[in-house]
Amino acid sequence: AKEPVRFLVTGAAGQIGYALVPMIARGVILGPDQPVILHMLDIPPAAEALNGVKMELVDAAFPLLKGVVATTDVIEACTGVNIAILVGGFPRKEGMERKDVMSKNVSIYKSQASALEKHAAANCKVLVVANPANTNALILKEFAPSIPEKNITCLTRLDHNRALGQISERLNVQVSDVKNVIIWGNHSSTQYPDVNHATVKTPSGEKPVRELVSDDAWLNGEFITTVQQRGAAIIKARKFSSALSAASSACDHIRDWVLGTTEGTWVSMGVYSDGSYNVPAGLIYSFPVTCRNGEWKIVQGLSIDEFSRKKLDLTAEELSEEKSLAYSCLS
Ligand code: NAX
Repeated sequence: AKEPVRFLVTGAAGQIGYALVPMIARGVILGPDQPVILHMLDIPPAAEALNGVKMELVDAAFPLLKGVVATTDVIEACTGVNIAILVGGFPRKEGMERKDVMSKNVSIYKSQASALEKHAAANCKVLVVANPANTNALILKEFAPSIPEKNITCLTRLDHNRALGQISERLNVQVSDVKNVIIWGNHSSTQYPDVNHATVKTPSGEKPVRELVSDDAWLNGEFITTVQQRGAAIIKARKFSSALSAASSACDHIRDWVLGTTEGTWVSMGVYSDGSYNVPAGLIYSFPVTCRNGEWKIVQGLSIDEFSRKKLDLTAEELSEEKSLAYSCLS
């Protein structure tokens, strides 16, 4: 029998946590023959709710679930974990300044960075979901210098999946036949959903999305804004922010990272920039990546037209500003 893999989910008493933990316990990420142990962290005001989630995990009698740690102690939560999905954070409330929200999250991510660095399993993989996701991941990287930068990522797979979904709806094709969209940059409304290299599987072979959707005005306009604004549209409709789609996309992110992407297919991940595509090095920026043997690699050599270049730069500028804001919170 395989040794259990330990998953940490922070903010586990929240909305995304409630959708995510049963997916993990069912083996959605690593498959039906991989036992798991769940570590769930939340803050003291949510301790009772967190315990309720633990009770439900027991009640669901998941065969793969070999243990549950539900705690408000960050060290206990981080000890021995192989995969950390960081969903907990401080939300922006009405009337709050950006700097105040940033400052709260900087202090949360700083303390979780040192707990993970000291107590997680060697080679622990980290996925930051909580907003501002890219910058929270950057802070984590800065304050966990012994965790290799290749092990620290943030979630833009939800945006990637949203882009696949929009193309599939527009062309009335299966979403599984659409691939190789790209989300560039920040998980925010400046992100750039790029279809220039995306294709659709058709009975007569793979065809570029640009050829099948001949409406350039839609691809360069409404498609982009729909993906960028989808989070707000969900809030408007549901009165709560996206949760099941965020949880499912987090599972996709980890599964592809650990088990690898399919030949000929890439996905979007927020990763530490090495300067590829002239994106400033030292930002956590979403790129197209392929994964193999548990490591991601930025897809190289894609052509970037002038329209795209501006959008790649714009979202990089926003991330540089967020980075400065985060650093100003440290002093
Ligand atoms: P909720 O407010 O429902 O849950 C957040 C949970 O985190 C709460 O239970 C809270 O008590 C807990 N928490 C707060 N501080 C903590 C700390 N220091 N340690 C541990 N837990 C802590 O929010 P939810 O809807 O679940 O969203 C969670 C985060 O995901 C938010 O930051 C949200 O903005 C972000 N999102 C990111 C997405 C992405 O694609 N990257 C998409 C979905 C989502 O909007």
